[in-house]
Amino acid sequence: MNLVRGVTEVSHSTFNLHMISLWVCAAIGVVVFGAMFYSLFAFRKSRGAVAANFHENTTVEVIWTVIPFIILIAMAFPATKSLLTLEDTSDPELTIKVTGYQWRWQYDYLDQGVSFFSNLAATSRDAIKADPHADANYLRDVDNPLVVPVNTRIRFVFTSNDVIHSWWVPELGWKQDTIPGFINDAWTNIPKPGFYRGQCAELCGKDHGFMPIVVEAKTREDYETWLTAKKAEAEAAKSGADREWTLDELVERGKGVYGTYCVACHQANGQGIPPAFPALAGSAIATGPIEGHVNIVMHGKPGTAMQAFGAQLNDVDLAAVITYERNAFGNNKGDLVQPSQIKAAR
Ligand code: HEC
Ligand SMILES: [Cu+2]
Repeated sequence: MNLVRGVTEVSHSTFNLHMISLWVCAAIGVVVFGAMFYSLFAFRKSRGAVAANFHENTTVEVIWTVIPFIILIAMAFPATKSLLTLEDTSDPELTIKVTGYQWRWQYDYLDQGVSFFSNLAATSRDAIKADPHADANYLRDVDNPLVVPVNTRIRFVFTSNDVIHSWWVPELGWKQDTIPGFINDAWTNIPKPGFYRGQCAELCGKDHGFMPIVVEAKTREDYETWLTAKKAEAEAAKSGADREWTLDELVERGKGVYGTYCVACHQANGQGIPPAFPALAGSAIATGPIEGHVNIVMHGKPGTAMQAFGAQLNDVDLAAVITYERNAFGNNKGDLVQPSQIKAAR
């Protein structure tokens, strides 16, 4: 029924402003409507009331101009103070870049060398069927939450890779648009550990409802542990890009990538949903020369729903998903693409 009070100082001050304005409006409403209904009742025609006949009463006009003026000024002071605090993104201890993609978020921990995508982690159909209420966070979970330390001044910078998105976690007290070619910013300082959920609040476009946000606030120590593990993961991925992979390894990994990034359009069985989304099973491109196949996955097909995955996937994941497509769905080409080939094609 009401605005969320939230967990941060900014969200509390926004909430308080909202409540003060609400009560001021309510009080004005009571006074104005009270006077009106009393007049209608007490001075009705059937009681013989005769209307006063005056115009341009200066005293009355001064009173009904000065009172609202004072009320507005009184409300503008705390509102401006809150806005200034909200907009002041100076002196951050940590800066995180948030990039909107169709239909996922990318988080870059600037200065830490850590970067990852956060995808919708859909609850399986079987789990929902077994118990529709089992999962309170149905369609609101992600594979990689945005992990942040508590009691830290965090600055976010926002941009987008494709269309306008809007990053919104109600409990942080603000919402920020991510716009291609522009940088917006905002800040937060979360006082207590926990999960804070939100979603893309952009209206125009088909799947913004399927790019949830999960912020996991951890204690400083837990955050450091997480960061170290993430850095090690990034190192491992880098060295993975230089070695030779076997067909089985690539297919195995590619299956996971396909399930996250491609399955919505091309379907689990590779049959697609023609004519909008072509089948990959038996596709001339997916079973044709490797260069053509790599090219469409990396660069997409402008003007169609097939996006350029070169920016979103690393060399290993691209090599894996392409290899998977060439060997799954009965394509059985038996050939593979090495991460080093992807690197060379960039
Ligand atoms: C949002 C929908 C969508 C997603 C997600 C998607 N594709 Fe596509 N894909 C398309 C469309 C549409 C085409 C047809 C483009 C055209 O008109 O040539 C296509 C074409 C292709 C083709 C060429 C097939 C052919 O025979 O024309 C390949 C290969 C392909 N996609 C691979 C992938 C891979 C790999 C992924 C995941 C990393 C992926 N796609 C994700 C929509 C999608
Ligand atoms: Cu969006």
